[in-house]
Amino acid sequence: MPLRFLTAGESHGPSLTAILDGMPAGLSLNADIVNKELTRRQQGYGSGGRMKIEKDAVQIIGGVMAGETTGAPIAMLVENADHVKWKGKAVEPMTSPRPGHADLTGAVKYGYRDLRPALERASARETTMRVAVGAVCKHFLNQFGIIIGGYVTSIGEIQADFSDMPYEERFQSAEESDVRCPDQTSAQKMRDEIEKAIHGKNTLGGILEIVALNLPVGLGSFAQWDKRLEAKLALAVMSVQAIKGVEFGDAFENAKRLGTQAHDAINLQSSTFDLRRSTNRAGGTEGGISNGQPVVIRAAMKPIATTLTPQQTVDLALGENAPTKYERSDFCPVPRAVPILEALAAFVLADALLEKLGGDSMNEIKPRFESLRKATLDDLQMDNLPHVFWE
Ligand code: EPS
Repeated sequence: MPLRFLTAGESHGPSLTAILDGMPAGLSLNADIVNKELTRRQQGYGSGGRMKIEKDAVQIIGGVMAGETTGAPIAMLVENADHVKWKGKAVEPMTSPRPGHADLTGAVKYGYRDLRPALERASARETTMRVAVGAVCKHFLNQFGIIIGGYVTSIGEIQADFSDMPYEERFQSAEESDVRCPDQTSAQKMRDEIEKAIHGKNTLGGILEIVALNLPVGLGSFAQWDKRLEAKLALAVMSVQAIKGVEFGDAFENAKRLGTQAHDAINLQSSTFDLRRSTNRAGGTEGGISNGQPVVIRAAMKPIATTLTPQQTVDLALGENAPTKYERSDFCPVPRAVPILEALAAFVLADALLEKLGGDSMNEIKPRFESLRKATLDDLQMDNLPHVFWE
């Protein structure tokens, strides 16, 4: 893995930090490139009051000199504006774990005397730094024409249909929608559904789709289980708070189809000798390797666990059944999860591209990208002879 990153920081602590290691030298980078993605993460109908308090802005404190990466670890910091309300104050005990949150598992695992340390680190506030890391990775991928975008396909029971819309149009229309749904009629229904949940003192989940365009053939490998591209992407997507399911392409629909209807026929484009597909049921990978088609990832987000309507739990300090207590939270973070999942996908794909190409600087890497093998008859050159594979 040429690229790696770590994040640190609590939701209401002084700041959040990330270190991204392995980015090559010579990539132009500034705070605006990162802040654009941080702002996207803060927008979306169904957010709670915290997003009105925070104005996430990154400080790049390592790895960039004179506006370019140096090849050294890139260190980034975002301050928590909400921290001033917590600093130096005794905080009410929190002893009633929310079902579905990290409160109980965290407290049992780490032996906390109050539930707060669990929720402080488990909080989706941490995704700020993953989006910062992803912004750098996206910017790196853009240098090779690789684009990553996303949108919401359903919220609660409301399912949008925009299957005829090209991907780049979906990305653009989603950005114009506060629920990040490319179809405006469905977007209005989603907004109504979220409003109903807010009035009903409840929360809503949904499904979102992340798509990577213009990827070369050959990222990832079947040679080892942990090199498979969709396995790495699944890990990254499943690592995001409240994501409980993932599929690639038509995975779950394909499970109902016959073999002859589940795959993507290969056709020869006779003028260019290109090998083409007219469908993408596989979602852009075959044998754990990118096949040049869009990589299509679908993720299911559960309704978040902090509900205004109390849920049954146990007060661990009193040792008796009790209702959950409500503190400020999102009602439907699904629209805000789009840039978060894009960021994680960008990290995995940037890592896979660097693994494929090697190199320490953009000047070294760019010509290597141009010389990548393509899915054409010219590049493949089968010798059409019998071989003895084992003596
Ligand atoms: C979160 C609870 C809320 C969300 C938070 C995730 O925070 P607070 O308790 O401060 O209102 O706003 O998300 C963010 C702060 C963010 O930046 O996305 C949780 O419990 O996971």
